[in-house]
Amino acid sequence: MTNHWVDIKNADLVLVMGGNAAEAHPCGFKWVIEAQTRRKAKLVVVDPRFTRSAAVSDFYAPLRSGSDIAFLGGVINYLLDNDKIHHEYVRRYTNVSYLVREDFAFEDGIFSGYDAAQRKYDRESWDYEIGEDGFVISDPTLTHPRSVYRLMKQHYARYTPALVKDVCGTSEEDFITVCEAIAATATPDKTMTILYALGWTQHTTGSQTIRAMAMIQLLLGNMGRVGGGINALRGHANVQGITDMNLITNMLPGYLRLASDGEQDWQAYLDARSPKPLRPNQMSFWQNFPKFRVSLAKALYGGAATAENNFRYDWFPKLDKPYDVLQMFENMHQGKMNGFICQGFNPLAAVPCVQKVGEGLAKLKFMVVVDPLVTETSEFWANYGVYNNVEPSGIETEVFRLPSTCFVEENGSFTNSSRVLQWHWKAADPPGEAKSDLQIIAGIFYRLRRLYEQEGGTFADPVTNLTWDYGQPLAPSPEELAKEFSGRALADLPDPKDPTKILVKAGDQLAGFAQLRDDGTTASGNWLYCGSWSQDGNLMARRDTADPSGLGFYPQWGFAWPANRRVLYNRANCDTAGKPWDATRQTIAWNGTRWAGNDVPDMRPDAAPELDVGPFIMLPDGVGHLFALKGMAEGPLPEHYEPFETPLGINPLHPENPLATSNPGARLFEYDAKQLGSAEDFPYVGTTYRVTEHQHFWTKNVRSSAVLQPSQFVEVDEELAAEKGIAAGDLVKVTSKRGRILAVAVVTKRLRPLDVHGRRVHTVGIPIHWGFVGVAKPGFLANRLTPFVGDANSQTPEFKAFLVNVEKV
Ligand SMILES: Nc1nc2c(c(=O)[nH]1)N[C@H]1C(S)=C(S)[C@@H](COP(=O)(O)OP(=O)(O)OC[C@H]3O[C@@H](n4cnc5c(=O)[nH]c(N)nc54)[C@H](O)[C@@H]3O)O[C@H]1N2
Ligand SMILES: Nc1nc2c(c(=O)[nH]1)N[C@H]1C(S)=C(S)[C@@H](COP(=O)(O)OP(=O)(O)OC[C@H]3O[C@@H](n4cnc5c(=O)[nH]c(N)nc54)[C@H](O)[C@@H]3O)O[C@H]1N2
Ligand SMILES: [Mo]
Repeated sequence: MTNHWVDIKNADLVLVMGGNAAEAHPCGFKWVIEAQTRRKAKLVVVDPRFTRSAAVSDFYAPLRSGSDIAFLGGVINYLLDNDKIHHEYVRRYTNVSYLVREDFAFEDGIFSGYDAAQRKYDRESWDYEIGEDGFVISDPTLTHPRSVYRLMKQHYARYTPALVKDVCGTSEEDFITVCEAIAATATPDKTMTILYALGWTQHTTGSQTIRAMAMIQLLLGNMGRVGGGINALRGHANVQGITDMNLITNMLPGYLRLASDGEQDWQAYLDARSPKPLRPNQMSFWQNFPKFRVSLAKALYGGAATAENNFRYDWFPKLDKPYDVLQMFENMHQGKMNGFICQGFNPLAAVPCVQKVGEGLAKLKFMVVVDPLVTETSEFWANYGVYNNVEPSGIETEVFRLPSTCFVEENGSFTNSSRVLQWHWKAADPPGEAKSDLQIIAGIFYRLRRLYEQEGGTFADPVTNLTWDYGQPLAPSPEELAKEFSGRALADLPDPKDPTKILVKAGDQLAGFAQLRDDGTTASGNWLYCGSWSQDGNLMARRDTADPSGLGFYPQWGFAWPANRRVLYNRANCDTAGKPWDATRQTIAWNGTRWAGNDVPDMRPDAAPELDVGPFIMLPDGVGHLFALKGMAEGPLPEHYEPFETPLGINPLHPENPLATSNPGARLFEYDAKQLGSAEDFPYVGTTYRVTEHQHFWTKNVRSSAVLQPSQFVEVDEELAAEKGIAAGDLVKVTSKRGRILAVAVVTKRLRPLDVHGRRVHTVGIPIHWGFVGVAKPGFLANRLTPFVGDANSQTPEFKAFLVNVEKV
């Protein structure tokens, strides 16, 4: 979230699109109700299903799953056509007037630089025109044909209400009603918040859908504003924390991008990640990259990392390609992996295409499952007739189960969607032989290191030299780790303004990331968390309910990254002179000498408005990107592409160009390309989701949850049910090209058929929570049905739109 949970109460319009917050985030949803009741805010829900969120909305519009870019592209077109944009904001705080390179092009669904054989773009031309002074060239008149404004306007002129109806199946009347509600927040005194989750991310076009909404929020002047922003409602209680720690292969903690194979030179690696400002006076925040990166190396390798050895750059992995979850299971399926440590993860249930995952697990020599529970994954070897090429008796994978504690049985921190770190305290002793995840990881590391020390091995240095100075090496405490991530001074740190003074004494905890140095005198495991455990102690444990502004910032509750800031980009809540757009909802303001107010400024505190430092300081040009430059895999302007399994067979925007049917930048493995079905055999859109009564695949172990939602059901609309002779309660078989499940039919008005591009499209709704372990009725994993293909940028699987058939059994 750029904003935070409580801030939802400050919105004039709450748009829930690409998520079902009432069902999946019922506690946080109270802030939507606050906004509705106290502020008379409106709630608009756009979802293929009439959900529990829709049930309390002021307006609901349906759309076909996987068509949101067409819808949002239509909104952009509407805002531009009807001049519903926040003019000063857009001119000064976005790249609307910048010129794009001459060789940039877009033709029949494909941007310049496409290599069809590799399914990849060379993004070179997706860039600005740069002047001789090294700064970007702009045209404040917005008339230049290559200004971002003209390119954007031309791109979205195609997205008319008629096109939205044709692609999304939403009536023009409903679409215009949503547009009008959104457009009403273009004035400086109104803001809209958008709450989304998997309905947007779990598509091969997920990242671009979110970008399209970011463009809308910029056009409306809603970024950096109280009651505004782009708000991803995260999943597990601590999934924001896991993202910040970057337990993925292409990032280091704090979103520090890892080196690629070609980047063997330390200085060149640093330079590539600390871009120079593209406008006069601009600060480009990532120029601090070396401070964060060196401090991380010091946290990991202490005295062994010095300036002379480039802080052991050679010990850090370099990537030949990203190893996301899909790539990992592809490798496993190809038999390229021997072992797999599976901690707090139930991939057989959670990853698409159970058959492929099961066949992959069967090719391992060993698997270690670290979990408090028995899971489908730990029992995969039973093969309940799913992996066609594998006989249970032929599976030789040795499975070790290490029972772990659950978060309530240990101290630690949670980072919620608001970026707020909150400390939690152990509530119960773990049962039986369970050990904490920390003890298990430490135990594995400690023994591995001993083996390396005793026997040597390939590239042992990064393991044998890792700093491990915890009180009990086999059981580091959560407190020790939290302090290490926050960071400390390794030498006396002189005050940069007055070198005769010492700012921080050697050994002291740092107050925040501004104190980090690139010379090896500071250590911090994650710059974003720097200051969360300062000399004042554990700020994550703060529980002060003071809220001086009345806007719900609660500055002394926990610790929000970065720097305890509650609203990101908050400089943009003021006009160019530094005066808040809306005095009743103010984050910070220019007081004549400094930026100050209710929140921690997202700006150099003494940067006077006259300097015209852009509010988006994480970007080298300091402005919000309507044109995304090279950041996105499939193009700098979001374009509608069909799901990889499309009910239409073509992209209505580019019917003649098969390259542009589905996302041309998405990766598709050879094996899975053969596992895609077509509408002739599988005529209905399948979509998977959650219900409030279960948490994924674990609460089926809990009797009360199992009683509330005992077994797999699927939802079908009344028209389809009549056509297929399906009555409520009937057992039905749902099949996709990859597999089948049996389920109880729920016949409902909440799903309705939509007329899309000359076809009647029915959606079959498939909740995901059941499997073959636990106390709920044994059944089939929903992911027997889903395709193994992901978003071009995040590789999030396309769980929300695929093709199925449904028949009465
Ligand atoms: N009770 C409970 N709460 C949970 C969880 C749980 O398992 N149980 N899981 C947690 C986790 S890890 C996560 S990630 C979150 C997920 O939170 P959500 O994303 O809110 O959950 P889902 O139910 O997967 O899907 C949300 C909605 O997206 C809609 N949708 C599907 N396709 C599209 C589309 O193309 N466009 C639009 N606009 N909408 C679409 C679906 O109809 C569904 O209503 O929930 C968290 N909260
Ligand atoms: N078709 C379809 N598939 C989906 C989704 C969908 O919408 N549709 N949603 C996807 C999403 S968003 C998510 S997040 C995934 C979820 O997928 P997973 O994260 O794999 O599923 P969970 O069941 O939430 O959790 C995995 C395991 O963590 C264990 N666990 C709980 N606490 C601890 C702990 O403290 N330590 C350890 N070691 N283990 C612990 C639980 O017992 C559980 O077995 O599923 C994904 N799969
Ligand atoms: Mo999730």
